[in-house]
Amino acid sequence: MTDKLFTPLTIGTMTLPNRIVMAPLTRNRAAEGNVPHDLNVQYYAQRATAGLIISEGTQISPEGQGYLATPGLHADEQVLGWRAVTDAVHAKGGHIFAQLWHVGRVSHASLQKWEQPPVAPSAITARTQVFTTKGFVDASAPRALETEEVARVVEDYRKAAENARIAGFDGVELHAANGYLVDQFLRDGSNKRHDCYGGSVENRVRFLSEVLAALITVFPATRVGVRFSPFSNFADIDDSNPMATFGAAIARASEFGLGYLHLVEGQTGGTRDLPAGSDIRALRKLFAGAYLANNGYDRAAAIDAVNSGAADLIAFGRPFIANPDLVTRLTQNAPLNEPIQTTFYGGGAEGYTDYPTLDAKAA
Ligand code: 8OZ
Repeated sequence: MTDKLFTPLTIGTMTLPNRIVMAPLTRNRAAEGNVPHDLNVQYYAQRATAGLIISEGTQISPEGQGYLATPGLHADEQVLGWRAVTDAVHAKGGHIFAQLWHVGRVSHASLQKWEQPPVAPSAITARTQVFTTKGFVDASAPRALETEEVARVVEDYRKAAENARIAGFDGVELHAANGYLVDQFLRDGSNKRHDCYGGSVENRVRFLSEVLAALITVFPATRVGVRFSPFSNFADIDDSNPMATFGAAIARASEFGLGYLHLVEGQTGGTRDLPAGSDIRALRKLFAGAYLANNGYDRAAAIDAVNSGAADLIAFGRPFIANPDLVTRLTQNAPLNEPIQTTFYGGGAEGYTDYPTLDAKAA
């Protein structure tokens, strides 16, 4: 029997050739102006045999940036840069979604226009570090968004989706994970608002809901995915009842008829251990579309998860950094290159586009 991981999956009008997804991966290698350039084109094109590529987190606005040299989708040059990426991926038969990212409070004034404080649901500083021209520094104290201002941020998401469409992306993934803006609204540890965006779970889900409603005015709902990390504390995020919060968020996402739900199962980039009382399967059941599972999967676990129906798609992060031909290697059960941590963030071709394929190794 062919393992289902290696078989096609149709979502709406899009047929992915396999269920092996390239996870969104921050690499901090955009050119001046946070513009994707030739090096990035080469990197994504090398990985085009993935069933689906999800781009690295891409800021929707200058305000949405939290780290140096991450690409944007708010300026014309960025759209042009991304067009070269999507063209190269499509020329090789691949599919690529843009991950729409606003970091909220996980930023630094030096990355903001006129050195303004970053924005957040509430003025609570994240005890985490961000990467600036001065290296890693503590995140700045944010200011709370005014109620009337939230619509402007939602509109920034819509415009970025519009730019993603112009740039030739097949769809978009809303980054609602890892302690960034949408996650900050969802969780009661970072959202202490007294208006219609804070307090009850229903109110905390409102921002997510408004953003998703905006995205599906640009792309068909099946071309929109959403990523959550319900049990992760990455970037100092916390919630008193993640099952209730994310149960509501996922049920709402499902009502929009989105193409897929993407969950980080456990700690972002870390352990798959879950706190007591947490239940990924119960959350997955609240969503009608496809389920994309992430975090620490190896070949055997991925094959099992898809064969058993626990997941429809598996997102691989580190393995895709080190193996441009990951799909071939997993299909053939060939050995994998090991990722080199020191070249994950920033730099040039080294540790980015120079990992060998099986063919290159054999030659
Ligand atoms: C690692 C370093 C910087 C950003 C995420 C976008 O966690 C990120 C990220 C990861 O989603």
